[in-house]
Amino acid sequence: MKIGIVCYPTFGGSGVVATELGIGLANKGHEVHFITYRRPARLAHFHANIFYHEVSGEDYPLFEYPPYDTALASKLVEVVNFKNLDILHVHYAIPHATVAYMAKKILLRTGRYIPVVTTLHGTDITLVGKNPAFKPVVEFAISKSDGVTAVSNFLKQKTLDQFQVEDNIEVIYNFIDFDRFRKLNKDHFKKAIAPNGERILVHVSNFRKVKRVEDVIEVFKKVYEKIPSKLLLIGDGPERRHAEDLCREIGLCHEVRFLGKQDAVEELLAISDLFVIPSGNESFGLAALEAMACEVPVISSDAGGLPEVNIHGETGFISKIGDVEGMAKHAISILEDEEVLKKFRRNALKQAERFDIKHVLPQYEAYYEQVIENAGTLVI
Ligand code: GMT
Repeated sequence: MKIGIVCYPTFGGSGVVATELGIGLANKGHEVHFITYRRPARLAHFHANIFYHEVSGEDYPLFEYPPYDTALASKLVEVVNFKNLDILHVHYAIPHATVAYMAKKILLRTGRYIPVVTTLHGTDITLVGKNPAFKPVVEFAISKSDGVTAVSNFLKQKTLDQFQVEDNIEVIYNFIDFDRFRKLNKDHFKKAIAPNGERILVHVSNFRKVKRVEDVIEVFKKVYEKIPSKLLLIGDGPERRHAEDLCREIGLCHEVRFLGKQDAVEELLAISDLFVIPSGNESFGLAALEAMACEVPVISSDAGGLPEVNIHGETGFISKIGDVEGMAKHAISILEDEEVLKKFRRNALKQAERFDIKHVLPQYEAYYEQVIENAGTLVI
């Protein structure tokens, strides 16, 4: 198949999933065209089946906001026509589903029907999408997609509850590539970060409010009072400043390392003992799955789709959003006993294997085929 992928090229979850999916499809012989404003962060190497089309709009003094949507729609029309694509797969509804609809209508004028699959990732539904500033357009664009997938049952249900759309959303979970995410031997890193054998807690996110990074620090503080430990904070975003201030306030700066954005997250997960993800909102929690693939148990909140990934009492523990006391208690119960930690590590890996890219890729391929077969039956 010739597949066009539209996504945010950043380190965010939707961009990561879109890029890894594209690479996986290319490895299976499909021709994949990424269409976005920057080379996706995880698209680091040359691949014979992968093409990248950069969207660059015209800047003009009249524009306070350069019209990216228009530039993207024009690019989609161009790439679909000249590369003869079979399908467009857009990740994160805003604005990609709307723009794909526009491109589809434009292409129809010349009798070309391009089927569009929209993958809903999270805040495009739970936060931004339901905002009245976007809702009517998001609802319309979802209902005009030829196929819609959601990354968890939770997100599917949320979409059906919040929007008037048909109940034909396919759940296809986030996935993991074990060629990359597995427990590597990085003992020299461990020695550098925890020279006295301290436990290592880790958190990876885009440091947005929804991630509740301050809860991570509060949990760490309580663990640290009982067990010698270190905290690694990976990623960057608007809440980082606040998080650093909090560490200073509680006098734990020397035990917390802010590592910023990291390309090789798996190398840091390899030396970690516990992953903390206390989000207030999380449709799936890809970062938790990546940790589990590296045999790191998870302390999470019960937000959104997290309980579909992290199994309470098996791969880690789940507490109510904001229950830092409970999270710390659970964390200590895993970290204080080597045998318990080993058991949770094994379980985490076993659960992560359910989400192996090898099982999930064929689900996307089958879904594309189904959508292409039904193309043109939707009234647009
Ligand atoms: O919404 C975000 O925080 C970023 C978002 C994205 O689209 O980049 O992440 C979402 O998509 C990921 C991949 O499907 C999911 O694993 C994350 O759980 C989800 N984030 C939220 O729902 C907050």
